[in-house]
Amino acid sequence: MTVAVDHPANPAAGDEDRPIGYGRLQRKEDPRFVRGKGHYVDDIVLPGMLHGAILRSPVAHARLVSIDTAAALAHPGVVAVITGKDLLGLNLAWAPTLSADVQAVLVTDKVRFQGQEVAFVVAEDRYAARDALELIEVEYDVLPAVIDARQALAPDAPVVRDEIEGRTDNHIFDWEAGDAAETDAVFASADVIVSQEIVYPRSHPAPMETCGAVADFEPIDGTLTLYETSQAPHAHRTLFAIVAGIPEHKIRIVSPDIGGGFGNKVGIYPGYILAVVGSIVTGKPVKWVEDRSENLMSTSFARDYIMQGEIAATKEGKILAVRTNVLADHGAFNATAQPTKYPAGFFHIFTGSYDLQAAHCTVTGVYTNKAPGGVAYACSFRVTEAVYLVERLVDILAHKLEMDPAELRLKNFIKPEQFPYLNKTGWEYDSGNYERAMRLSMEIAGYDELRREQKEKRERGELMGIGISFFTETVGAGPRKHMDIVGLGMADGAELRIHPTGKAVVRISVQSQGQGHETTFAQIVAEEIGIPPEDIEVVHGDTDQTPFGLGTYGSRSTPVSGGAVALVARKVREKAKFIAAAMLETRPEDLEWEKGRWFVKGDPSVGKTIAEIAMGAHGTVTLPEGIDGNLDAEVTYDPPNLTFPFGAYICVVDVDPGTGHVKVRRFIAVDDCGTRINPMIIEGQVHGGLTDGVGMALMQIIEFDEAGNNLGGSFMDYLIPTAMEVPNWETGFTVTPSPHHPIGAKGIGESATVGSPPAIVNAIVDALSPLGVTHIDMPCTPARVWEAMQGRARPP
Ligand code: MCN
Ligand code: CUM
Repeated sequence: MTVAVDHPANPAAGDEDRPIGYGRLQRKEDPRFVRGKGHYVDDIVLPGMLHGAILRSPVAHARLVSIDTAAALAHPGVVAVITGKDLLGLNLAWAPTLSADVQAVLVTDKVRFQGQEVAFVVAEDRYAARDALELIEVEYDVLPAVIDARQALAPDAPVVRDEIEGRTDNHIFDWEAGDAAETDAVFASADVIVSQEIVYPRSHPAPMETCGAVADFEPIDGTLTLYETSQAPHAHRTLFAIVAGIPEHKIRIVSPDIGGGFGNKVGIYPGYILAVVGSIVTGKPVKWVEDRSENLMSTSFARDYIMQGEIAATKEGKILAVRTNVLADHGAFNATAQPTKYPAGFFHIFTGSYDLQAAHCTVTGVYTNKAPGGVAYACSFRVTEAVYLVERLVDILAHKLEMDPAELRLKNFIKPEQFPYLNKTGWEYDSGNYERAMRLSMEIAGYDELRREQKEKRERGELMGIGISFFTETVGAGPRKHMDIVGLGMADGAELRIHPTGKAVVRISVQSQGQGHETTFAQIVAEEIGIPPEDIEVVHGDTDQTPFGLGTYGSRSTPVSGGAVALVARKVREKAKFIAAAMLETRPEDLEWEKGRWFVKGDPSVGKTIAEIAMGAHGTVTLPEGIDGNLDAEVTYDPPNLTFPFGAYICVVDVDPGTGHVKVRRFIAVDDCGTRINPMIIEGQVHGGLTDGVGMALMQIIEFDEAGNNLGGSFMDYLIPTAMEVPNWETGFTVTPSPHHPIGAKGIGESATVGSPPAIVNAIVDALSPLGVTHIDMPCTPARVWEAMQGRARPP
């Protein structure tokens, strides 16, 4: 069993844990989850509902010669078989992606990755639908596949997207940030330069619940109700209106309970569209839920970045500049979910937590015969790759300079007085105190003692490693003037209603997949208007019930939607003042606020609670001009900047010299996400993310053979970390509020997934450094570690 140890804040440093609105409140959603009473897409059963199943391509690259569906159609229980040809007739064969590309809903011309959607069967039950898939005869003319991104731009590489007019190669985009000339100049005069190719392999978010949908098209009035596993129901509704040509006000999207998203449920998959088409064609509701292999083989992957990194420094260890060229494998369709201006997401925060003179990156995106996607798995829009790159480079530099990696970092951190800090690629870091977090994690770890222990063990030939990672994230996209997805500005709405008896409903535009929004968003309202969280219902996940907003990903819910909720509560509080004044027959400016109540200045016994004011608002008192007879408000919050959470992680590993097996013995994580709403939920987010990190660093990769066969398409091959592989997490925190966020909070949902892999890999390399190992690519499986120990790098 895993027991978490949580260290208190560092009072000496002036830190105080002041969680807002009831702090460690137990999660309001858990009574239904722990009783098995959650309501997921697959729990939805509608009268007359049919079941869909997708035929997927067994090969990665092939011309589609013919499809014969006659036998499948004749199978008992089968109602319809839909092919790409049928979709061409409906103008639905191709759908726009979130990155201004198009993606095939069903294959019409050729298959571009293994597992791609070829045909859709709709039947009376799941079994008939699945059985009928086997009866569809497809003839493929198999083509050579391009699998390795390094081969994608070779002149003789097979062209994945030859359906696009005039396209003769696999190049998608070139993008750069920072100043190339300035960076080159700094490199030219630096004492020390280290270079390393660093690969962040393709991985997968693999949520417990796979993706699915239930589509219910009502032909009489032309309305579509779509239950789907979506992290962004409002954005999906707009896209469905555009793709399917159904007026937006006739579409209702419901995302009920979601069994984990981790980025996997940001995009719109062909299965969702096929469920809708199936419902339109048959006139019945259609359910489609994918199985595990379908999820692993065809939905949004993560990472797949090949990074050439370089870092320049003085011989005393002052880091001067970082530069990198990245090759980004986007698979067969560019379906990555990034803000429009940023095809490589927020990767250009690869300058990390250091005060540099210059930085430059280029990113080239390419098509390959692999599944599309590219945002998912707690990535903070590619901050994962950025942090991994810079934290590996800093460690390699420390090794070269024979400096302690903690000391090197401490020497180069951006200092507290430098915030707000404008980095060399254009980000304005809002607030931070890096040294304090680093020192706290070293204190919890007993860093000096660990180094002593390591020294002793090395003398005995034992392989113990200590790895550090310090990360800065940028989370909470917008502001909308800089950030949009398919033209939709990244802002979020909130509506708050206080019913006459003083009970409240807050409606939000983001969508929980397990992060506990029903609890924490109630806590924000509770803090701002002073009614208890149990009296506040949080409504989300239904476009008919909630205001427009861009949804949950990039840890943006607290930074954006949380800001909206704080502001809408303040708006209600302000309105309550006017109503209270009318009730008390006094002037609003004579009232003072204490949590939950307006009272007369100088006479605290005369006042009205929020509940009394709510009743008053709906009662008979004459309200002032311009004040409606309710205690409701709504806002749309467009954040002025992103928030920049950070953390200092230390990992201790023991490597078995005989087998290469890595044991993560200890892991210390100090996180700073500004004002903390619910410390228990934060710890849960951190524990989960650290576990993800162990998975990625040691176990997980979606690999392909040369023909494009996916070798990670089941949980036999794609390993999920369990309590067996992880240590007792030791967490701590500091609190550096965001100066621009209404309650000072920064996001936390992806921090640990972003920050932990480099700490683990740095620890492994540290353990192996007496053997001359300076780098090893993830996942550090026993085989790879053993090969590295033999001085045999794994062939790329
Ligand atoms: N929180 C808090 N105080 C803060 C910051 C956050 O109490 N200063 C709380 C929030 O109120 C929220 C939770 O922590 O209840 C996470 O908040 P936030 O950092 O805003 O992240 P989001 O809610 O936007 O969640 C998205 C993030 C992402 S992008 C991925 S990927 C991921 C993650 O959350 N997917 C998850 N954590 C997950 N956790 C679960 N259980 N399931 C997923 O799919
Ligand atoms: Cu990038 S995974 Mo989260 O942003 O849903």
